[in-house]
Order: sequence, then C-alpha cells, then structure tokens
Amino acid sequence: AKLAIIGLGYVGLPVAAMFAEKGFDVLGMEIREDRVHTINSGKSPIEGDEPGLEELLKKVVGGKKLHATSNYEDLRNRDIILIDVETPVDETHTPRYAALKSACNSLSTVLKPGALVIIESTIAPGTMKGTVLPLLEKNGLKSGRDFLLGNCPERVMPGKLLANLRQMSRVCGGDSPDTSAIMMALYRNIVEADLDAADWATAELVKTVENAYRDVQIAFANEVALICEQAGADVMKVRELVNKSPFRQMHIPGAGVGGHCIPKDPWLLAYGVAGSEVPLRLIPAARAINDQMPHHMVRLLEKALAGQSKKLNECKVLVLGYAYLENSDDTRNSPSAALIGGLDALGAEVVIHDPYVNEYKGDVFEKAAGCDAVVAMVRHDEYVKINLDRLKSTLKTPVLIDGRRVFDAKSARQSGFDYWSVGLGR
Ligand code: SAJ
Repeated sequence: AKLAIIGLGYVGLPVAAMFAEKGFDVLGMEIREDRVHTINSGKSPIEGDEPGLEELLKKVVGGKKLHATSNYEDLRNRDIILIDVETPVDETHTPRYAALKSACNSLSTVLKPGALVIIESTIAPGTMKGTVLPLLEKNGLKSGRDFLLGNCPERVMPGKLLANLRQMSRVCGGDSPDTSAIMMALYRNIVEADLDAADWATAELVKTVENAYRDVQIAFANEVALICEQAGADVMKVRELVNKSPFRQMHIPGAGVGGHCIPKDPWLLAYGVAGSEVPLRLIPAARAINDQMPHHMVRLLEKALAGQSKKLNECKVLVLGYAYLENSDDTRNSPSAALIGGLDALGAEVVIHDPYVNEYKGDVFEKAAGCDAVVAMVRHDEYVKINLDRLKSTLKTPVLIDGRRVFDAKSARQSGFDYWSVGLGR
C-alpha cells in the first residue's frame, strides 16, 4: 500500500520511518521546506537525541522507501494517509486547529476513493465528527462509503520515540468496526503492544483522559506537599508510606508541570465536553494547582530571603534547570519559564543554568558566583552530583530552594545552606 504521513514532526517522522522500514512506500508531507530538504538528505530535523532515528532515516531514505514533499498534489494516489500535525491550545485553553483544518482541507482535494485516513494528532473529544469529517467530505466523498476514517492517538515521549511507537499500546478508533480492524492490521506492522478497536469518541477520550489523569495525580501530590509544609512533615516520607498501602500510587510533588502534552490535554478534554451539562471542576482545578507551583517556589524563596533580611528585588538568583523534565533539552511549557517570569516581576536579577539548553549552558559555579539564592527546578543528573560545599562557597547568601528534591536536606544544611523544598515542613 502507498502511505502518506502529513506532518513530519516528532511523531510523524518516526512513524513514517517505521512504516518505510517495514517496506511500505511512504510519502511524507511537510510544509516546512527546510525540513523536507533535511529529511530527503537522510537526516533528522528533530532536536534532541532520538536513539536510532538518524540511522533509520538514512536507511529508508537511501532505500527510496521514504520521501518528503511539500506539495499536496503528490498525495493524490495514496491509499493510506496519517495526519500528525500539531494541535496546540492557546492561552485561553482553546484548541488551535489551524494546522489540522488546513491538512484536512488540502487532503480533501487529493483524496482518492477507497483511501483510509487516520488522525494521529491528539484532539478534543468530538473533533472527528465535528471538525475532521465535514472537511474531508466537503468535495462530495462520504466517509464509510468512499473513504474510511479513523482516529489512532499517538503515545510517544521525546527521547524514546521509536521505542514508544513499538512498545506502547494504541487505540484504533474507526468509523466502523471493519475500519478499526483494518487500522489494527496496519499498525500491527509497527506496534508490538496491544491494539484495541474502538469508536472515534472512545479513542479521543482515551488519549485526553490518560493525560488528564496524570495531571490530576500530580496536582494531588502537590496539594499534599502544601499540607505537609504546614504540618511540619516531609511529603516524600508521607508519599513513600502512603504508597505502601494497596492500590495507592501517589505521584511526585514538585515545582510544576511542563511538557508538550500533560498541560495541554486536560484542556482538550474540557473543550470537548464544554457546554454539556457536566460542569468540570476537578480537572481545571488540577491545572490551576500545578500551574501555581512555580509561584509557590517564589513564595518559599521570599520566606528564605526574609530570614536572611534580604528582599528579592535586591537579590541575584540562580535558577538550575530550564528544561521541563530531567535530563532533557525540551523546554516546552517549562515551569522554569513561569518561575523566571515571577522573579523578574518582583525585581530579582536572574541567572539561568541548564546543561541541556544551549543558551543556558556553562559552569554552574561561575553562574552561582555572588548569587543570593539557588532555585533548583529540574532534577538533571549533573545537579544531583554538585559539590554543595563548593556551591555554598561561591554564593553571597546560602539560600537553596529545591523544587525537585535534587538535594538531601541534611547534607545541604550541613554544607551551610538555608535549605527549603516543596513539601518539606520546617
Ligand atoms: N511531573 C511531576 N510529578 C510527577 C510526574 C511528572 O511534577 O509525578 C512533572 C514533570 O516534572 C514534568 C511534567 O510533570 O514537568 C510532565 O512529566 P511526564 O513524566 O508526564 O513527561 P511527559 O510530559 O513526557 O509525559 C509523557 C506522557 N506520555 C504521552 O503523552 C504518550 C505521559 O502520559 C506519560 O505518563 C509520561 O510521558 C511518562 O510517564 O513517561
């Protein structure tokens, strides 16, 4: 079968390469011409380290199994078209479907009868029926009769794209059980894990719910952390003992929730059920709790500095970590960005370090020189190993606010730090 993948980003490109590796004739559709050029020279335009992707691309592009284009006309004879374009939400938490609509619009002009179209992007419940279907049927073709239409949400994490695609189960939401069966046969070529048939609504809900679940779990841990601060307990000890109770899996509290999917998908879920009689309260509240955590870090810092008779607007603060996740260079929706915005607004001078983010690389001790406080936002391995005595000696004021339990309270205090952490009562 002749495949096309629309959107060669961190999902579309690995998917295209994996189907090409299995012998499919794959055409990648990408509007960014520079990426088309990079891919057609067998290279990956994806930032960050993706084990195996570069070699796989060289092989399948070299083997003429994968080719990229930016011309929709080239898609005319394709039997199976997967759509992997971005589906962000804006600052009002409303989905921005411009890319999805444009892809469906363009595809509808070249869609051939008998084709199978599958949306892999994460979309709000109701989007298949309300947005995708009308656009694909606009030239008279009818889903279920002239072409088949499905939703198979992607489940990948940066840094493990190829492994995830092989090992994570997927939901095949077809416009009919027959279409789901055809989707499962297709994905069986690249997925070793479960493939489950479902309808569109179920597929849309599974993806957004699984990430809303994680967001709510993290928010619960964060709220317990705030309780522990007041109660004079250590939330990590409380969590450890709570999780000894059967069926408890309390998540890890911290300095906030970043990334490309957890902060976004709960809003897609909420959007999908907006206007229904179900008033969502828990899911938006969890978002608010998690988005507040960077500001809680500022509050801990202000408290610590007050104890040193310092005010934030006279201080220089070193922020350790700008990525949203440990040992990653991905900065999307980074809680550090929210923290830094807060510190700027309060007049602090901010220095940022992150060994994975180019503009913030450098010697951490040089950056710490003369600072009045260090705020640890990401648990990069490099930070766990920092020599605390040396760090303390470079600082003007030995305040250490730890958002990810990078350091051990006892040893930090032995090194002379005034050490505070999320969820650590005093
Ligand atoms: N975080 C916490 N406490 C936790 C877990 C995470 O504060 O207990 C924070 C992280 O610091 C980060 C954010 O939440 O800022 C997101 O972390 P994440 O571990 O969920 O990483 P992501 O964003 O890569 O999430 C992806 C998701 N996978 C897919 O969308 C396919 C998510 O569903 C997975 O659970 C997660 O990877 C994972 O566990 O690997």
